[in-house]
Amino acid sequence: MTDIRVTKGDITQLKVDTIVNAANNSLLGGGGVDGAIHRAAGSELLDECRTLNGCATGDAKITKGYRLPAKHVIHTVGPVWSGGAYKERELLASCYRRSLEIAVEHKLKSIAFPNISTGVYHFPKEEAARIAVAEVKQFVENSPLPEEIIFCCFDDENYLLYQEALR
Ligand code: AR6
Repeated sequence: MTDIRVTKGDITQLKVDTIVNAANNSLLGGGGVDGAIHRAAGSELLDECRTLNGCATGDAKITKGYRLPAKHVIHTVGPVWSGGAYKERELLASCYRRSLEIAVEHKLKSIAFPNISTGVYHFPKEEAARIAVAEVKQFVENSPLPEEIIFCCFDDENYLLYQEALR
């Protein structure tokens, strides 16, 4: 059975098969967790990202991890919260599902997610946590991989919300 857990801290420090990046459509870097991942991975990550031709919102693409302790990075693009009438919930769920699908295609055993869209994209945190946990739980019902799924929370509020959502 898949181990699903919550940790608090910096996702760039995690030694897992893949971390997930909350990127933007260009995949060419930005602030927040995206900036932290590119800084820690080094410039070769940006070089590989330039070959990917961007990524649609709700979809994901994989690269190597370069100088990160993680072997790979799955770059996904969350929705910008615009009030909830623009398929934001479906698109956020799709980010988690597509990231997991790509992890399974590459036979990756451990994956760590940040709290996609809850920073500068302003998705309401409590609902984002519920969507993330529901999507991941549904996925693992039908898949033996990944064996370990970590929700890596950076702020106290998300950390508490995920503990609540996973209870
Ligand atoms: N480790 C784990 N989580 C982090 C880290 C870190 N090192 N740093 C920040 N977070 P955000 P978004 C958390 O804004 O809302 C970028 O510019 C943060 O506390 O990084 O999906 C991209 O290029 C928050 O809970 O991503 C896009 O343009 C969560 O990561 C845009 O931001 C997501 O916050 C994407 O916005």
